[in-house]
Amino acid sequence: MDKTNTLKITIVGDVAAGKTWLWQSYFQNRKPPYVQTMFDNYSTSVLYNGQEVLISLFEMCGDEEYAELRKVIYPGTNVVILCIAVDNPESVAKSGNFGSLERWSLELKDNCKGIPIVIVGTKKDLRGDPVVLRRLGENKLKPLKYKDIIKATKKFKNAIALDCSSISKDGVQDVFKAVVKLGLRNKSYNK
Ligand SMILES: Nc1nc2c(ncn2[C@@H]2O[C@H](COP(=O)(O)OP(=O)(O)OP(=O)(O)O)[C@@H](O)[C@H]2O)c(=O)[nH]1
Ligand SMILES: [Mg+2]
Repeated sequence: MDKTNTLKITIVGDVAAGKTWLWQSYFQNRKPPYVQTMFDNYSTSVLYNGQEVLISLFEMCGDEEYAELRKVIYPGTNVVILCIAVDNPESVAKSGNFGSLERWSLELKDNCKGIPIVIVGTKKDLRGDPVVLRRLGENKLKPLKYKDIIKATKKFKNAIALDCSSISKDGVQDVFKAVVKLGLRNKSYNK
């Protein structure tokens, strides 16, 4: 098969950011009970503009200590999904607090030069959740808005912002449409 029809998608983000639910809700219609992922690989295919695209998706543990393992997995990636849970505004905290966004920006700069990044604000259904609002409010914080996800793209060279909820599925299809489109475009540029 023509090599342009295969895509390696690498999905990263903080622990419990909603990575597994994002891809499993889309590809398998599943939202499994929470178990931390160390490493997962899933292969499937999608139709894009009438063409079959073979997808190999890699989900990796977001812990800082697993940076070396992620380094081994990044090569060959065509597009990255970076998940940021909207109920975790600390992740985009400015340096000083050194939020994890800063860490992802450095790691992807080192390991995924020129690769498109889709930054996904996950769990968008929690933006109005009273329990989340109370928890964050106690620390004078608010859930991340879509404009905060857009702002996060400024830390990356080649990123776009989307948001979604794996519970309501709102926005999930758009995430994978954009991921496949950007991944294929990147492959054809680099041929
Ligand atoms: N309300 C809401 N909760 C979600 C959503 N996605 C995930 N969650 C919750 O967040 C938990 C963690 O989601 P996962 O998808 O397993 O997160 P992950 O990033 O794969 O976690 P690790 O593999 O441990 O890094 C889930 O068990 C759900 O309770 C969502 O769209 N909305
Ligand atoms: Mg997971």
